[in-house]
Amino acid sequence: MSPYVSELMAAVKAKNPAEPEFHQAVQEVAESLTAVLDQHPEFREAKILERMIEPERVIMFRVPWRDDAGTLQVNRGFRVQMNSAIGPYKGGLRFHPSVNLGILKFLAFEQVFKNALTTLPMGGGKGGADFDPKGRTDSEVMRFCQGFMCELSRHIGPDTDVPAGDIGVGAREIGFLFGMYKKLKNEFTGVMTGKGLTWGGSVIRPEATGYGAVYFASEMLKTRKEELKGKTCLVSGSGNVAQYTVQKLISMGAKPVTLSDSAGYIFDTAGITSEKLAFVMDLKNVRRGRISDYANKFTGSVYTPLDRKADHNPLWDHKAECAFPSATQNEINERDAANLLRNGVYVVSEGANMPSTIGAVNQFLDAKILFGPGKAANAGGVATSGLEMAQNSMRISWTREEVDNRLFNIMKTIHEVCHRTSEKYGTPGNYVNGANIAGFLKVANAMMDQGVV
Ligand code: NDP
Ligand code: 2IT
Repeated sequence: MSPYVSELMAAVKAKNPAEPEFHQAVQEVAESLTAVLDQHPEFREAKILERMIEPERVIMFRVPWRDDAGTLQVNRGFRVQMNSAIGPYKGGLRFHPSVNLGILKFLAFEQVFKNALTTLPMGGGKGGADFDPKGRTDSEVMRFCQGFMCELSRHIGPDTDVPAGDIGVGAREIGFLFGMYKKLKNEFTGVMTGKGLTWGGSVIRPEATGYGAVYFASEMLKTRKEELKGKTCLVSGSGNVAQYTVQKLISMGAKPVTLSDSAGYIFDTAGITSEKLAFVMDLKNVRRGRISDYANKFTGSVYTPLDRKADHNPLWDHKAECAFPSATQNEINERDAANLLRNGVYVVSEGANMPSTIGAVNQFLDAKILFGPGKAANAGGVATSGLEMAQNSMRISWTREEVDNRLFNIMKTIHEVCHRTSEKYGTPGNYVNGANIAGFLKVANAMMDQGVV
């Protein structure tokens, strides 16, 4: 670590104690920026990075609501409005019991760089609540969403801050949140993305993050004159990102063999087919069941429960060429990374946000595999949210083909920019440096232009 980074990190830790995920996200970016900051003393003088790690605004609020039994429940809601230098705050909402300020600050910080890479005018934000939708009825989820939006509606708007989904927030929750916003404001605006297709949503938005992560992997492979066809792929998670990652992998002729949820994972040596994926989509999106059901349904597949005390995740210990972590942060630790490399994995495209620990990332970089960090590889979701905002502003809807082409071209451009930037700054093939530097430069230059605000 350079003296500048260690000094910065000491200050970040002192000022933001008990936020380890935020420290991790800042450290990874700061380590990439040494060369840029050396070449641009004006950024240091203007304290650009120091300003970027301080949210422009944090809103934290009480969400009281009644469950079906009539018992009063109290949750904590948040919106972290991190940076608006290049556009309105944009980023998802996460409903999960693990949600706290540090996790949302890490996500909002990552979002700033990711959104800058998309080529679209979006600043960065993230929000959510420690509410757990699991096991709740639709009417409980609706009452929670309505209570949450009663407060959030004061702080967002189509030109101010445009939330979307993330873990635990999908089509159902976006509907309830949008409905309450519309009622409170008496305005039908594009204040959220991921909306239903009959009320302002964009085609391909549900698919976009997973499709984008696969397009990114395919672009990385092209640099070695290879393709995804025929490759065995490990995928974690079984939610929005994992489902559409598997769908696109199948359509490109690759063979996805794993899926997981917070209780365990399945390994299907024959490969997950379109029919099996349809079962998973119904299981997860309609019946809201557990991935263990997959192994009950399809002979030849094996379910392994997750052992939270174990020092590694056996999902990452199978022979494969590619890995698409698509569940949550820090799901690949150093031991998992070593297992992946030993098993022959040489493409990692992060569908999730920060799924690899710093130690795991360093192993991938040292091994010089094709490693696409989340802020580049999973940017297709928010990019398509940007396309939804554009369609809402114009009051038109593009076709599937139009939106998918735009998504593909955005992912191709992000790949090119990260690749080119990594070369320009002396670390060719290091997409971590490429993404961090390219994202930083766009936001930093905008902040310089706009003065001390
Ligand atoms: P979903 O809620 O649809 O699915 C999340 C999946 O990950 C579920 O299978 C869930 O299992 C599993 N999971 C969640 N938390 C944990 C945990 N602590 N340990 C183990 N498994 C866990 O979310 P998404 O698919 O939307 O999000 C997945 C990842 O992708 C997140 O990191 C998110 O930030 C990122 N992302 C999402 C985008 C989007 O457009 N949705 C865009 C870019 C990134 P279970 O059902 O048991 O909870
Ligand atoms: O992490 C992410 O990029 C998302 N959850 C999507 C954000 C968005 O605004 O579409």
